[in-house]
Amino acid sequence: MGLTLTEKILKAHLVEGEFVKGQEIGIRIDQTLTQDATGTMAYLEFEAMGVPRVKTERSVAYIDHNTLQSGFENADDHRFISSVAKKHGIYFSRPGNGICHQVHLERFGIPGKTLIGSDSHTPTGGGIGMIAIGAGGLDVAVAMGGGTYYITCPKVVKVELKGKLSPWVAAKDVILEVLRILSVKGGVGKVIEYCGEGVKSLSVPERATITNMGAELGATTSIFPSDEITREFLKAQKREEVWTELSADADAIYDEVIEIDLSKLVPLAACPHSPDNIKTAEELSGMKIDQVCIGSCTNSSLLDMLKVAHILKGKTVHPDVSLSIAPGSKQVLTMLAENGALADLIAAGARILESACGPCIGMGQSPNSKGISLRTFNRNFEGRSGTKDGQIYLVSPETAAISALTGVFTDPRTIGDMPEFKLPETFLINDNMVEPPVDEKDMDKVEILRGPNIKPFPQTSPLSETIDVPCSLKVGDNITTDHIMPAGAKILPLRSNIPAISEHCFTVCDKDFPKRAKELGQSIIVGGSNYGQGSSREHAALAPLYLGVKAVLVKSFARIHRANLINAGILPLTFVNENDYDNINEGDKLEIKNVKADVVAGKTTLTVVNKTKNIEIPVLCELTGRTKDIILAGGLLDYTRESLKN
Ligand code: MIC
Ligand code: SF4
Repeated sequence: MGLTLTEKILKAHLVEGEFVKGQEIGIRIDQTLTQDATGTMAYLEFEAMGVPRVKTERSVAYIDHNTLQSGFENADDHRFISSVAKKHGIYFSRPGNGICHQVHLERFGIPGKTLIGSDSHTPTGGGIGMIAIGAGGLDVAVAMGGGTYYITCPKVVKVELKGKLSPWVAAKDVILEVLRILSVKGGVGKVIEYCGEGVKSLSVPERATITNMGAELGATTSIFPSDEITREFLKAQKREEVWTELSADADAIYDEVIEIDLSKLVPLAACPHSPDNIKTAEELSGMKIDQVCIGSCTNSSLLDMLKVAHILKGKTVHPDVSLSIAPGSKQVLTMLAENGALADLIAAGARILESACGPCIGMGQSPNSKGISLRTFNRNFEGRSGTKDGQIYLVSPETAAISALTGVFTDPRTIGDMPEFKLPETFLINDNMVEPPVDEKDMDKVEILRGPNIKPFPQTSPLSETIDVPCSLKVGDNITTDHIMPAGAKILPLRSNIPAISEHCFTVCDKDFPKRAKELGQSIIVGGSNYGQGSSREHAALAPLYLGVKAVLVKSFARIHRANLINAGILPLTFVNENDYDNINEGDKLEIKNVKADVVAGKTTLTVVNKTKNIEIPVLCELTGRTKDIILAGGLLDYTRESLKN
């Protein structure tokens, strides 16, 4: 029986477990990446493990998120990360060098390798045939130390692409179509593998747009084959030697098959406030808009920017619209400068931002009140832009650029003839903003630079005999990590300071939550389905840990967040009967008797007694041998420390 590409790469990296779908497997990790918003915590954890040098083939620390330096905090964190990287064998991509996923694809990614990153959009690497997975910082720290990374052995979905995109229809429209079909929870437990004739018509940056935003499906990752087009891209990056041809066997068996005829696709948009709330550009056309933001790890490649420059050339941005553009990397920005396209962008009135995440994570450019903002990004969760009532639409660069000129939502097919946009035969290579680490023999000479904003990891404790605590918060379906632990320019600088950042935990849903949770001392959070979707930020688990949350009981979890809860020693529970969600209210007193003994005994169904309502609620506590031991120890750090002792 033939193998899928996913199975081929995962099997080649399998170090623990049996390759049975739905069961936990351990894989060897070849490469890691971190960014600055999750990186400080990840490197504090790495230091706590006491491993002197990273054991991966390549680990890179990027600075791209916290780039507004409106106080000392971000600059201090950057210096900390830079010094840790230098000492422990990690390459350091300096601020200004670009967005982690864009730069990693350009300069470091290798087909067939495994990559984990402390950022949920790490699957961008799937655009060149990597198994690239987003993870919590602690999992990345363990992988840097040579430890195994654990995932649920995924199902594999085949997306068979046919035909070729019509003029002005973009790769972004392909992933928006997949989101329309599968929804933001349709990818949980699955890898999305792209195959078929249509693959050949997509360049690497286009493939990377699709795998990047596959994160919004909740998927483990997404992957394209590594073919001639991949080889051309790597050759143009002067890295042809790392190329290998990779594809699924012709007779590979998939768990699900979706067919998409590229020639039938039309420009699409994800409407507020969810990436799967899809409408066609035609349906939305004519709607007045206030802002356009072009960039982010989804759509900031040279190809995207050249299309935008072509549309804007010789024109002026509509007087009622603010247009910002952040090219994805120093390579992209320099090439735009050299070929004159940057001048076209500036002349049209675009506000050029540095090569970083910027507005995508609320680092500036928040829209006006109730402002309608078209963005080429991947997430439009409520409040993420920094304006609570901002209305964010996710679109292709083509739709964004033409709408910036007209001042209303515009279908890009109205532009007229589309020229052929080609990638250059060689990209401009200059890695001078990537600092290599010092040699191992010199590592003791490197001083770690710690600013006053860096506070230690929160206190953990082993699982208690019984959990007897109230419900401090009840939330609904599709709660994102942006609800649990908001980001933005004001809160992101506190990422290294859990006590301070905890003051903002869940304040999007309930501004009194942090105070209430602290007063209660210990508590349980209750939620709906797909709880914790979105980012990989472990702060969405560490802040609740700091606020005394012992367990989270929901209808279902998003993958990375569930792993982060376990790593933080918080018990993840799901309702056996979803209707029991209605049997708990905020403030109810809940008890899970003998929880420790039951977890030790491997019981997977526990009973939560709602003492206020006098009801017994069966809940699932699905822990494997390893995750069980982590929960018992009080989290992954304690577990790792104990395992190192033995
Ligand atoms: C995001 O897009 O939400 C982020 C900011 O890149 C996060 C990481 C973080 O919260 O630091 C992600 O996607 O994992
Ligand atoms: Fe940065 Fe936005 Fe990409 Fe997250 S999604 S890595 S914030 S550009």
